[in-house]
Amino acid sequence: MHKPLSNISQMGRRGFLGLAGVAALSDSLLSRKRVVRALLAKDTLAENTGSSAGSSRGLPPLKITDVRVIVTCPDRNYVLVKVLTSEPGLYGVGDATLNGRELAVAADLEQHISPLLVDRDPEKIEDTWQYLYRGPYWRGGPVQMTALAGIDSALWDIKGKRANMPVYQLLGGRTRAGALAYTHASGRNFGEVEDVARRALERGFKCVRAQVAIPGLEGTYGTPGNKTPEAAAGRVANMAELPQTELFEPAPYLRVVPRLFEYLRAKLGPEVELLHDCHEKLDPIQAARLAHDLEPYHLFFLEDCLRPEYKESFRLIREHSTTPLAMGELFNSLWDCVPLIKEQLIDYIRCDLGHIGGITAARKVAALAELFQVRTAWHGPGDIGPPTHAANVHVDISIPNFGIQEMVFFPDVTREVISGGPEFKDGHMNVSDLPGLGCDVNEEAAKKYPYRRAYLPTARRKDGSVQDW
Ligand code: KDG
Ligand code: MG
Repeated sequence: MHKPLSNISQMGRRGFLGLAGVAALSDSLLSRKRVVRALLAKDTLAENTGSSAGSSRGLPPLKITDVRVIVTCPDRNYVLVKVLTSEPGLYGVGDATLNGRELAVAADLEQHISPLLVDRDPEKIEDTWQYLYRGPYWRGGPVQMTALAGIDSALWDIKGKRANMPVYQLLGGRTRAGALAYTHASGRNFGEVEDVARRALERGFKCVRAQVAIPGLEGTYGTPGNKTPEAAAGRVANMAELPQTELFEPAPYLRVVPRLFEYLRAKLGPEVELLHDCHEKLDPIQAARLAHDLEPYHLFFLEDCLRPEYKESFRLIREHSTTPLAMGELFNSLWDCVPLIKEQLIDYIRCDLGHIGGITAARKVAALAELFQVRTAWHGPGDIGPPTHAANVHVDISIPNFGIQEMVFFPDVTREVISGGPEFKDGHMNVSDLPGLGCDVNEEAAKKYPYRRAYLPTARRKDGSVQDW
């Protein structure tokens, strides 16, 4: 372990650089100059946090030797991270996919982050998180936080593999047998939503998120527009080279959605848990009206009513309704979660582990939420890769205040590239007891599916003005 360079740090950077300029004058200055170079070139003081003897006693110290970034499109675009270590065969896999901005994250990882990681100790997950978050001075934002999440997952994967334990064990061990899951039921009309929901219930789901096309609007988030639900599965093949524009008007939406849930309750009975995603489309008073109008149908939660900037406005919704509220898939800072949780303005925090900084960040969000009786509902769509879904479930089954987990089934072509990940049974998700996160990436298979530019749709109002999608 290096001795602390307290004399150097006390001098301050400017004085120290000046000293370096005249360092040739004496031996002692020369040796200091060498230290200066080391400090300027690398995060050498990191070693002052102590050397890890290895997560299992008797293992030699470990170093990161390479960070590989794999951009691939097996059905849709994914950015995967493989962190290699000095122990032969030991590597970690993470997911750093940001839908529609994949190459920005890949460039951040390749050009800016990976040079910082080579030679570091991969066991120091928290230190690496802090270094990558606060170190660049420019902190946060979806690109940077997605890149950080990819590295974080890979480091937890390494730690688990080294300890020969699944990650949930490292997080404190099981608190539940499995993670209650919900799936999506979308349709062009109420009957079609009901059919898709029934199929989900037959498959074992207890909880269904329902979205329906709004007559007169061409496409509404989460609905198939005029395609069959199967044809509109949202894959890259269905996406345009440039964004498609959908139409949204709040008035018909606010009229139709409560009628959908009245219909589904009548048809499906009181037991099934129903959810709905507003996808950040509404203004506060509209959201309050919708939450109020949905009260008779007892939703499990109403998701992401408001744009992520408007946390204060959740108070207005609360004043008007007892419909449980969930929020957070667009958050990319831990601090976004704080006001909503500590004022109990929501019931479920649903950050995306892949966009908020990985398991290291999620543990903190979950712990804060626990103190205020808020439960978790991590984002789990198809446009984040299986390693993030695995991370979701490792956290879900090891915290006390888990609520529900959104899930998707990945097609075979995705699983050819990324194997492992959570499994679904009897309405719940679970992870295997494989060491680490339990996912792997086949780099050869990934090469068969090169990146294809794809955008999420955008939305506008009838008068042509921009609308949140
Ligand atoms: O890329 C955007 C999707 O992740 C998002 O639209 C999915 O809102 C979503 C959800 O709840 O799954
Ligand atoms: Mg959503």
